[in-house]
Parts: sequence; structure tokens; C-alpha cells
Amino acid sequence: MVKRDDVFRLLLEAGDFISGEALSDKLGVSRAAVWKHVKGLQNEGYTIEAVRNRGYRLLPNGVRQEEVLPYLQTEWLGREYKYLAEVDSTNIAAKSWAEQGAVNGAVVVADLQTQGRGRLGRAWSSPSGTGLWLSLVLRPRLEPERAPQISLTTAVATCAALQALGYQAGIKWPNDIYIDGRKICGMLTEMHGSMESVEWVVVGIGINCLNKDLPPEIQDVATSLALAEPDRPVIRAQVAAELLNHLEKYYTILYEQGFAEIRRVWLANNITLGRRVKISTLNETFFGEALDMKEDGSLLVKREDGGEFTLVTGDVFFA
Ligand code: BT5
Repeated sequence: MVKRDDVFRLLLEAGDFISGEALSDKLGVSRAAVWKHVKGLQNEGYTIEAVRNRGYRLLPNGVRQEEVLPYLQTEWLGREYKYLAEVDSTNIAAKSWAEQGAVNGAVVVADLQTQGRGRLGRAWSSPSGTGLWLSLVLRPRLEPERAPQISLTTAVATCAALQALGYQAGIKWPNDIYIDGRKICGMLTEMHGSMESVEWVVVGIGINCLNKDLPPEIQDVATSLALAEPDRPVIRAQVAAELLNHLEKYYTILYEQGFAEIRRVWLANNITLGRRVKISTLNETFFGEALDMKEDGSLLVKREDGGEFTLVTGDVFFA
């Protein structure tokens, strides 16, 4: 059966206008069927010009594997690549793929998430044609207590990738990425294993790329690459590949050199230390000053009500 993917591949290969007739001949389907798939691709956020007597022309601004590959320089990360036009959450898809044996470095990317998730069950806005919604499966040889280092390494790599693309990104503890004081990227890390060893880790990363209108509830706190630098064109596939290139580099540093080097890069790119913060843990909320990231990745805070506090999990807000 002819699928949307086949129409996409022919449009991409053509690189210019290709007539509806040529498409229907090559695929052995009616021109109405071709049109239906073109509509489907447009709904995924692709710009496809349709001009009478000339046919269709695709602007490759999506996140399918064929679009990402030309920019990808990795050995093992993202070489197994599953693209989904729509999914509940790429983390859910990646977890079930991990259960079924996905290899280390397998990646799931979606154009639209209908139930994108943040931490603690919060919602993550993930409209079609706008962002990079991506999850990866890792099978690291790490003790479970070192799993938070994966999240911090992910933050370091994501920040480096955005900087390599020309954006002034910084890290808020533990792993949010900010541009111009607003959140552009969040991460959700989920783990499966025993007390002794990690079986797999799924790292979900959401980066707002082309979004021009953010939902009202996050308008004041969030941004996108397009909003941060309106004059710079954003190619989502390039963002995806740059992200994977940097992730592979920094995971390799974590595995081979240890966390101290990751911590050094985290410290050099953080926007947290020295700031007044509100800390929210499961048990309490208080104000203080973020002093340091300890050697295990936890955050050392000087409390305004006296004493110091070491934050292992919780939320940090700039106050
Ligand atoms: C996060 O949670 O920041 C983790 C977000 C992870 C999203 C990725 S997308 C691919 C993968 N699949 C998933 O289902 N999830 C991952 P947290 O720190 O709890 O922040 C959530 C809060 O960020 C929300 O309560 C909103 O205030 C705000 N928010 C929601 N959508 C946002 C967006 N698109 N951009 C910036 N902020 C957003």
C-alpha cells in the first residue's frame, strides 16, 4: 500500500517541482490519493507548494530520518531512528521500544505529541510543525545512583548544541535550558533497572523551535528558537542532528572520563549559581541562594532562614 512516507520520499528526491501525474505514475495510485498524502504531510507541518501545471514542491522542514541524516555525524546515537507523525508521548513510545529490545542509542522523534509530559505528570506543550520532541534509549553501564548524571550530561550536551547553532543558551539546575531568561527546552529522564544495575534509561528532550505562538499558560516563561532570534532560519532536522552529535560526544565523556568533566562544563554554562531561588521539594518550599553544584550533581543552597540545604530532586525557580 502506498503510504505518506513514499510520497514524502519522492518529493524529497525530486528536490524541485514534481507533477501530480508523475507521482501517481511512480506510485501506481490515483492523483486523488497523491493529493490526500500531500494534505497529510502539510498537516504534519511540511510546507508543500502546489502550483497548477507544475505540481508539488517540498520544503524539507520536518524531522524525518531522511532530513536529519545529512547533518548527523554520530556513530551510535540516532542511527536507529523511528519517526512518528503523531504519538501520545515519545517517552512512552521509547519505553515500550526499550522493553522490546531497542538498541543503545535508538531514537524516537515525533512531529506532534498529544500527551507530551513534563516531570511529576505535568503537561508539555508539543504542537505539530513546531518543535523537536525526541526520546532516546540508552543502556549505560552505570550504577543506578549515578543515573542523575545522565540528565546533567544531557543538559550540558543540549546547551552545547544550541550554542553551536548560534544561540546564547544556559542551564538552570538540574537540566532546563534557557535563552533570554525563558525556558526553551525541558528534559524527562526515566529509568528501568534493579538496585545493582541500570537496564535502560529513556531520555526525553523537548526543544521549542519554530513556535511563534505559545499557549497562554507558558507565554511569559517560555520561548522558542524562532522567537529568540527572529532573523535566523531554523531547520528542525539540523537542530535534531546537532543535538544527537553533542549528546554522543558528552555521553562518551561521561562514560570514559567520569562526571567531573561534565560538572566542569555544566558549571561553565549554568545560569543558576549566585541567583536567589525558590526551592520546592516534596516536603517544603523555601528561598535561598544557589551556591554550588556538588560533586555528585546535587545543588547546594544557602537558606534564607538559616543553614545550608542539599537539593537532590525538586524544582528551582528564579526568585
Ligand atoms: C520538563 O518538565 O521540562 C520536561 C519536558 C520534557 C518534554 C519532552 S518532549 C519529548 C519527551 N516526550 C515527553 O512526553 N516528554 C519529553 P518540567 O520541569 O516538569 O516542566 C514542565 C513545565 O514546563 C510545565 O508545567 C509548563 O509550565 C512548562 N511548559 C510546558 N510546555 C512547555 C514548552 N513547550 N516550553 C516551555 N515550557 C513548557
